[in-house]
Order: sequence, then structure tokens, then C-alpha cells
Amino acid sequence: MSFTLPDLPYAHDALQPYMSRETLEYHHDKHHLAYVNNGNNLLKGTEFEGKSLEEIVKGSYGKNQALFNNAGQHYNHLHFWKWMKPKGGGALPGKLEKKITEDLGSVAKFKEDFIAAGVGQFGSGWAWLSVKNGKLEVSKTPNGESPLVHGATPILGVDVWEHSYYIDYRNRRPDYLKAFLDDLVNWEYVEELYDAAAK
Ligand code: MN3
Repeated sequence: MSFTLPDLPYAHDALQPYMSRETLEYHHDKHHLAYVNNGNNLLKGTEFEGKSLEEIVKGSYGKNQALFNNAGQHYNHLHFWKWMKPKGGGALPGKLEKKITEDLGSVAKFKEDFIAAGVGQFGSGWAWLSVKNGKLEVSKTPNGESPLVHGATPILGVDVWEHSYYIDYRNRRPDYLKAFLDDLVNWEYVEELYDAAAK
């Protein structure tokens, strides 16, 4: 399959003041579009044409770095837009809260560890909550990598590339991560992905 840029599931200014219209205009309309266009060019003539996005990401990892970078970032951003919503954050759905408490100690401890993963990622990358062998885990990855290539299923991720926060937060990556968790996350979508991964 070829890659296509989806519309944002909300208006460009709908996440203000936590993420500005300008950030989304650059991040979605330009950065994500570039991954889509570059990915489509790099996909042509490879063994991965006709495969699903997940198959392309996993198959190109460690084999075709340029294709992996763009396909991986396309996969990450497809979810990233849906991991946020206007008036996001707030209380977690019950089933997800219970699982986080069981596997990671408490919601507060999870948030602390997730922020630490994002702050601790040196340079560009992502922080994650994923399901591996039935258990939740927090991790970080460089560049366009995701837990998908490490045998896990991502259910929440945050982009810590500077293009994701520098217009709004400058160098304050911890403040961006806190706002992401407290005011932007679409927890219903996270629970939906957890349910699908737990099946
Ligand atoms: Mn990005």
C-alpha cells in the first residue's frame, strides 16, 4: 500500500493553548507530509510494495534504513494525532487505570516514568507506553523507531523531536510532556488500543 496523509481529527487550533496552530501546521502539514512523500518514493520497486504499514515498518527495520525512517515516522504520527484531543487528559478509563496500577505501580508513577523516558531520550525520538507479553511497559526510542520493532504494541507515544514542541515550549521539554499527559491525551483511544492488543 502507498502512504497517505490523513487529515487531523480536529482543527489546527483545537489543541491550544497546549499545542499551537503553528506547531500543527508545521508538524502535520509539512513534517508528516514529508515522511509520506519520501516513504512513497522509497517504497517503489522494493519487496515491501503491497505490504501493510506495520509489515513495512517491521520488515525494513535494520535492512532499509531510509525506508524505515519514513515508514516508521508515518506509523508513529498516524497514531500521534489520535493520541491527542481537545480537552484531553483528565481521569483515565477504569480498565486502563487498573492495568497501569497493576503493572506500573500507580497512574502517578506511570506519568513520572513516561516523562522521565521523554526527557531522557537524548536528541530526537519518542517515549512510549506499550503492551509486551500481556504487560504494560514504559520505554523510549530514538528517531523513528517504535516498540513495534521490539516485539511490543504501542498504545501511547509522544513525539519528543524538537519540531513537536519548540515553537510552544522552546527548550522546556518536561513542560511539554506534562501538558501532553495532563491536557492532551485521548485516554479513550489509548484504552481502545490496549483492548485490541490484549485480545
Ligand atoms: Mn514529529
